[in-house]
Amino acid sequence: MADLNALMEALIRGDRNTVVDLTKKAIADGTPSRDILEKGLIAGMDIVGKRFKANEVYVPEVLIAARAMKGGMEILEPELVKAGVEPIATIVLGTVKGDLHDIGKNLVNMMLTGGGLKVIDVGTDVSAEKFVEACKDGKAKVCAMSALLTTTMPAMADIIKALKAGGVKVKTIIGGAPVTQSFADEIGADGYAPDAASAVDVVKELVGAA
Ligand code: B1M
Repeated sequence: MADLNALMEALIRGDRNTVVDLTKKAIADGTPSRDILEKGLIAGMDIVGKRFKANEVYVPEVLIAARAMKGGMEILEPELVKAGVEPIATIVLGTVKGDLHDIGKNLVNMMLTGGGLKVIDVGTDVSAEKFVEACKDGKAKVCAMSALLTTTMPAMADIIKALKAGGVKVKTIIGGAPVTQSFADEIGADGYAPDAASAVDVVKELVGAA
């Protein structure tokens, strides 16, 4: 039987090669792909997220763990498809119009992916129209927006208005250094998260998977 605890520990250390090897071994041992995902990879990323929230680890450690997660996922993905394991939900994520900062957004992407969610990353400097377009096919359950400039925060309100005007039924979450819970309340966002790890908890709550 595969040692999923060892897989989890390797992911926390950001040891990509071991994560890849142990993922391959677990598949070869016949361990269900859902268990490899949930008890190995996601469990590891969850701990990294908690440590990041508690300031016990920092951005570089998260990036290295996310790289290890990606290595494991590349091996595991075909098995998940074969087993019919679906992501918890699909999230559209982008940095709002006028804003080119993407380091935080990319971290949010990694943590959401590490949390078992599928992320459609629409990039930076994304207009309200593009957010609406990406969300309107009904696959996305959440529209997630990042802004790093006080001058681009109002674009989040425009996106929420455009989603409503277009009759697009998605939950919204906002974040980024200048963004606050009170701003989220003011513009009618469904959720706010101060950091990438909290974004996973908030998104899971929004889609009813917490
Ligand atoms: Co810019 N920049 N920048 N910048 N930049 C800031 C944000 C600034 C605070 C620097 C300063 O003046 N002290 C300032 C904003 C001031 C303000 O508006 N109050 C600023 C400025 C003014 C500018 C320019 C206007 C500078 C100029 O050209 N005059 C310009 C704007 C360009 C544009 O966007 N149109 C500009 C440009 C740039 C670079 C291109 C050089 C570069 C960006 C590179 C890139 O992203 N690819 C850059 C950088 C790197 C920064 C700083 C130094 C670092 C930002 C960062 O990546 N932090 C920043 C100063 C600082 O923060 N010390 C600064 C690390 C990242 C992990 O944190 O993005 O906050 P953060 O993400 C966190 C949380 O906020 C949260 O999770 C992440 C991890 O926990 N989070 C979410 C983020 N998005 C979320 C979404 C969620 C939930 C949580 O839900 C959806």
